[in-house]
Amino acid sequence: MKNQKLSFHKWMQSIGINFMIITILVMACKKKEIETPFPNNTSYQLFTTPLKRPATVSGTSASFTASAASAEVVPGSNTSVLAYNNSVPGPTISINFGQTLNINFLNSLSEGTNMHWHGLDVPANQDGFPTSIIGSGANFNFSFPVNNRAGAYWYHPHPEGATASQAYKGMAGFFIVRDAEESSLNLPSGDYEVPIAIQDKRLDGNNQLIYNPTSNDIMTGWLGDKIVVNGVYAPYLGVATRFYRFRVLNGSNARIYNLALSNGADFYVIGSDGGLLAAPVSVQSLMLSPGERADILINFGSYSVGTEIYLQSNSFTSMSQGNEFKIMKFKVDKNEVETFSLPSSLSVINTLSPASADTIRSFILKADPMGSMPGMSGMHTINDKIFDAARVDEMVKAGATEVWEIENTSDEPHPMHIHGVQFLVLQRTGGRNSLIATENGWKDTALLMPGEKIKIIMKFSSNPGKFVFHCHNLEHEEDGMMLVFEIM
Ligand SMILES: [Cu+2]
Repeated sequence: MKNQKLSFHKWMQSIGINFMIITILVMACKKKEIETPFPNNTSYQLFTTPLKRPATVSGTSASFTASAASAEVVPGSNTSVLAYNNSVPGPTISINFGQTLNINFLNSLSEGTNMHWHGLDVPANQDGFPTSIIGSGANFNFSFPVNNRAGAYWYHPHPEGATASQAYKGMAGFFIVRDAEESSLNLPSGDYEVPIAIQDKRLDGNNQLIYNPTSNDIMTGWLGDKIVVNGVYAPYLGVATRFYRFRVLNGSNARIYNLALSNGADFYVIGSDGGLLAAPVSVQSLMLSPGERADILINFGSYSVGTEIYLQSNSFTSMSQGNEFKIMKFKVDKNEVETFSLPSSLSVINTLSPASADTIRSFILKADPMGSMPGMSGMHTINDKIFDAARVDEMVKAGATEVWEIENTSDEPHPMHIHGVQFLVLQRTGGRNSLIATENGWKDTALLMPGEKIKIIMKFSSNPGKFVFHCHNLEHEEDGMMLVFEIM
């Protein structure tokens, strides 16, 4: 903490701004984080709006239209958003392993966009490479086989320069893959399986989204003071006295959640970005950074009707975030007989041996505030480079097994995401010095807090072409913290 403050101070001195002014600014920023109660409408009661479930698209073909739309982020008022099929979050795609998905996509936005299938192994021309743009008014037919095991994946835009703003304004949705192994576990389903996308927003006095990051916002990433779940600010879910399965997505641009229940109760982590863990892990809190998913079970079976429990984010140490705040409320409202029993084993994780790796690569993450001037990119780098779509930074042999070592030498957290592959985290040194529950399974995004180094292993797809890997703090990504690898 002391070092972080020192380097921040040094930075500010170096650009010649008085330290006291900066201290005041930093304090103002801290104070602004997570305002409650809702400031613009004193009659608005938090946690009184029912949780919304996005519509589900089942089957193997669908039409998606991206367009400007309006959403009730705050009940009773219309917020201008960008949406898929006028829905925030976008429709949940639910599909079986091995099926081929066809999406007829129309871009009715006034700007270019594309779609990235986060966590899925898809051909390069389907993956939403940042410069492969579907222009305003244009169509594109996505078609790819679903080769990933059962899990909660997701989709969002990935155009260079507009990923952060489009995702923030509402363009994101779940992509749920099912398979026979998972079905055999009889996990809570239907009403008892609830996808929840957690995001943070800044709203103006008319409940319109604000998105105008300053260079300080680019350092920290864009942080909102209103936590929305499935597109709605401060909702609640009525629950019965039994187990529920929550497919949790951190769809925020920059905010990390340290998920916990307000009564301190344990919950079970059963899956991660790339599907089920080998066995449930009981935890009292779980860090979830932008882009990551957690499959969790909460047992409401021992509570009496009328009990209220919050899903909250516990405090953690970080320079620009980490306050404790509430996310949503669970209201136990009916007694039901439990039909589910927690299995002791869930799946088999076929590990990869580092000895079998074809290549070992090293990456150093840096955040140098002197690296850019306002309006330019380049504060955030990987191996001292910023994104260049025309440059191939790493060449990967099709089907190769590789070990990547990634080290965060900056003062800020970086959730690192690799396209088109699922990896296993072998080790974390520095900082937290250990793996967390979700890292017992397949990952496509892993958090590096300041000073941390992770070692990951993965077997790349045989789909040839150019893909990206990047920080999923979307302001960092837009700032250039993204490189290109080519599978050949
Ligand atoms: Cu980052």
